[in-house]
Amino acid sequence: MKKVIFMGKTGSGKTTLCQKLDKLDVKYKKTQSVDLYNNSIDTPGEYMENRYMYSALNITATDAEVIALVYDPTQGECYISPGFSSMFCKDVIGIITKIKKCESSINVQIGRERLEMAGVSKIFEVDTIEEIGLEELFNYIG
Ligand SMILES: Nc1nc2c(ncn2[C@@H]2O[C@H](COP(=O)(O)OP(=O)(O)OP(=O)(O)O)[C@@H](O)[C@H]2O)c(=O)[nH]1
Ligand SMILES: [Mg+2]
Repeated sequence: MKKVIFMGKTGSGKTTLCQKLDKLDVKYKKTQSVDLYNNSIDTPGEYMENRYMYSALNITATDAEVIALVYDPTQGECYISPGFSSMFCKDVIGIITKIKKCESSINVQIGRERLEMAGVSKIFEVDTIEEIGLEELFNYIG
């Protein structure tokens, strides 16, 4: 399996994806620093929310083969800047989480547009808790 690193705002679902990828029980745990899983690298949302932490994301991504930008469509704000993918010389994909919890498909569409503006190569729509879309995503990473 390719090593994937998840980046995205706090609460967007990065740790939950890490737990699912490693077939662990899903339980809430705030990410305070970079966490290494068997198949992935987890980062705190604050790294994405504060520009001065971009260099930490860049360095942490060195060991990953795929960069995954995680977008939460249930929240209005977006911390994924246009052109963000160009910071990495690697495959950058987008993941929209919580699609079952999201009240309107328009918010998912807005997420797609924001991720496209960031320059991702491919977008996956998932609900990690409801186990929707994970097979396609994990097959791509695997
Ligand atoms: N319904 C639903 N809830 C989700 C989904 N993904 C994550 N959650 C919930 O959202 C909350 C935050 O998820 P985390 O995986 O901890 O978020 P995070 O991106 O790791 O957040 P930080 O560690 O703060 O950066 C948890 O209560 C999860 O159960 C999803 O796809 N659907
Ligand atoms: Mg986390």
